[in-house]
Amino acid sequence: MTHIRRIVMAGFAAGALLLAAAPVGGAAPCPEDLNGDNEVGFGDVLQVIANWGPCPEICPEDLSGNGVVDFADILFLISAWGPCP
Ligand SMILES: [Ca+2]
Ligand SMILES: [Ca+2]
Repeated sequence: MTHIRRIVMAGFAAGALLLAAAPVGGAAPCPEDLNGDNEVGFGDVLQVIANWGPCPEICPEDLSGNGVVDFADILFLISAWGPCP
């Protein structure tokens, strides 16, 4: 009985993780828009600077995906500067 309960709980946990990982409204069109104002701008740069350094588990500011919020992520912002597509 405990074994079955563990399997059910593991299933719920996996489902919750999948839901958490799924971007809202399908594919994220503008991952560089960190503050959600539908454009890549100075506010997003401030958010990167505010989270500068090694990433905790969840780190949307790490746009380059190297586990650290650093100058490379600023370059990602600059390359996507302006209104989101
Ligand atoms: Ca923004
Ligand atoms: Ca990075």
